[in-house]
Amino acid sequence: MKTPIRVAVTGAAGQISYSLLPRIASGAMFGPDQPVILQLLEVPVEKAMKALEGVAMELDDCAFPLLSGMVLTDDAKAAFKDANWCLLVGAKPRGPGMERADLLKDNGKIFTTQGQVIDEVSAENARVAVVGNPANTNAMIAASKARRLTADRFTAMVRLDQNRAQTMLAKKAGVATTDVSEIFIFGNHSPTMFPAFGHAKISGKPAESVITDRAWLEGEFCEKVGKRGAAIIAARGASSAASAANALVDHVRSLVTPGQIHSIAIKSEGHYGFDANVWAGMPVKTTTPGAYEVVTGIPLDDFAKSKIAATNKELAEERAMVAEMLG
Ligand code: NAX
Repeated sequence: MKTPIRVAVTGAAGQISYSLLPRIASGAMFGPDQPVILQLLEVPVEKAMKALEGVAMELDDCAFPLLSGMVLTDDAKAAFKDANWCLLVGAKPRGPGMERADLLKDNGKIFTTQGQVIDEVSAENARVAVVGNPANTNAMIAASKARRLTADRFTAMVRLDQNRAQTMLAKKAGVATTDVSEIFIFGNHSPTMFPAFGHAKISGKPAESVITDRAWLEGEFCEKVGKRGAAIIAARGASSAASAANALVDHVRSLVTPGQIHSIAIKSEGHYGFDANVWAGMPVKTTTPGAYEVVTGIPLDDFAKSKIAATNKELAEERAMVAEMLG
């Protein structure tokens, strides 16, 4: 049996974590021979800590062979201590009448602290994946606080958007989701994101040669992928949880599997026209477990360039709104 790895999860009593934690403990994220110790962080509020206890009781009741231990805490230092992976799911939700700028600043405070603490106490090989919204900008803030861990260790999740786009293309073409490949997400995890259909393949052929309705691809497809989160809320009365947890399993699993090509949000170095230093979704290839390189050379037509410019503008605006928190 391998040595257990330590996986810190924030927002551990929330709805995404409720779907996520059993998947990690069952081996779906790190493989069927990799034991895990879950280090679970919640806010120092009695109701949240009590709910967390309940979640831990259920995990116990699953008798997962790979679950080697659990830490339940409201102390970030205890949660991130020696963590190999830090999954930042917890964030403050947008309240009624709350401006986007206020949400950015409130969450900025959380990710400032967590970035500092992770840098201070996590394992030498620590990797961070941010889910809590606004995910791209939160990852940028956390990374800006790190002195030991390099910026490439901090990623944000756009995999849910990739998975959504994959299924929508498959349904439109009347094929299985496994027949759709190379659909990548560029930009922000927000309705401005761009699912780059021009590069996607369906059964190995260019998607546009199978779905010849360009107006649908540019219009309904892009819009529906971007607004899928809102559609889930309208239908379910609560935001995406099981699919978000599943996407995080995919995000990390792809990042620990060399050769995988997938979409993650990372620090831009100017690829594909994104401003340097915003965290933007783009395709990467995993090189060694946890490390990756950007997939370059994907051709972009004028429509794709205009979509990327729009999502880049939003990321740059978010960056400007939290400028005083960076560094
Ligand atoms: P919930 O409100 O159910 O759970 C969040 C949990 O985080 C709560 O239990 C809360 O007490 C805890 N929390 C808040 N601040 C914390 C802190 N500083 N430290 C530790 N825990 C803290 O939300 P849930 O539905 O689980 O969603 C979590 C986040 O994921 C939200 O920000 C949401 O917007 C975001 N999402 C991101 C997605 C993505 O693709 N990147 C998709 C799904 C989801 O909307």
